[in-house]
Amino acid sequence: MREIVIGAAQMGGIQKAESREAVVDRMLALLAQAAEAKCDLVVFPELALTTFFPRWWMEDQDEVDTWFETEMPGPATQPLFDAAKRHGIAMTFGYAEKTPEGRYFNTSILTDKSGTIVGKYRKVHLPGHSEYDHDRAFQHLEKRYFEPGDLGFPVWRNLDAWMGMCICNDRRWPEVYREMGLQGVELITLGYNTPSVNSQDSAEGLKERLYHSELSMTAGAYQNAAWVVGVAKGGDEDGHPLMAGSIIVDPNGFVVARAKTEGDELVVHACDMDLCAFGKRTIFDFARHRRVEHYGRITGQ
Ligand code: CDT
Repeated sequence: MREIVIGAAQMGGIQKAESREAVVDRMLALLAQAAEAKCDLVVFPELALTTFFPRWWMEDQDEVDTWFETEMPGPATQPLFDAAKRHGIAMTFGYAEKTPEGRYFNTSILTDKSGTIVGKYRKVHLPGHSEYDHDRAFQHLEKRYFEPGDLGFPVWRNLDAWMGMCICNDRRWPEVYREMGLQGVELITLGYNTPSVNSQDSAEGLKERLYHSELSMTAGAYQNAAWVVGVAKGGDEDGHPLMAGSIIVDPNGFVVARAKTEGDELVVHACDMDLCAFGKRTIFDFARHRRVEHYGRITGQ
């Protein structure tokens, strides 16, 4: 048995005016709870340090830059790394990254139990649009503020397991899971900020949106015999509701733990990485059963 006690650290809304320091304090409280619960790994949401700023139209690049981190850890996030190391807890969280070359990514990092960054992922599937859209109830400007990730979908050996990451909209694309599945991934972590309403279809309800989120993650888990931990930023952000629905999914596609609230909440489950082995050596033994000669449209070959 290779058990990793995972804490899915859902976060409630972060207001535009909330400082990084105030948000990090909330994350520290969740880490302390995780230490009490003997967690080995804590998973925080996408863009965990700030409000979901891509909903706001900005023309001034200096203003845009205020939402980005130029170093990780930086002064505001160092306490998080110090606490994780003190507790001996690995963690992953999302943030907006500005590189020294002036490139902008929607990024997540993964640490080991000593607080050392062992993995970095940059979001590949950026939803939304890049110009102001008058036809939407609210904006979703990820294509304006970020460029698509340039690191692909790597996996890392961490806590004696193969781990990979993706971010929010990525979870809806089967290729994302399969890219990691082909590398033997056993645990996929992801954070998300999903509005509770569809900006282009007011008839689509919360129930349907939660269902599609869960459907994507449970299918990805089952079809790749891997654990999937999806963690939301939920609740209200300056009048804009985000759906919650954080879940931990086992390698058979069953939800084994889920958030009960839309706020800061730690969802804990002991995840046995050895549960991935059966699916990987039987129905989803990719080397034996895939028929890549028929997948040309997908691979572009
Ligand atoms: N953050 C993020 O990727 N959210 C998207 C919303 C899509 S609506 C433009 C998601 O897929 O949940």
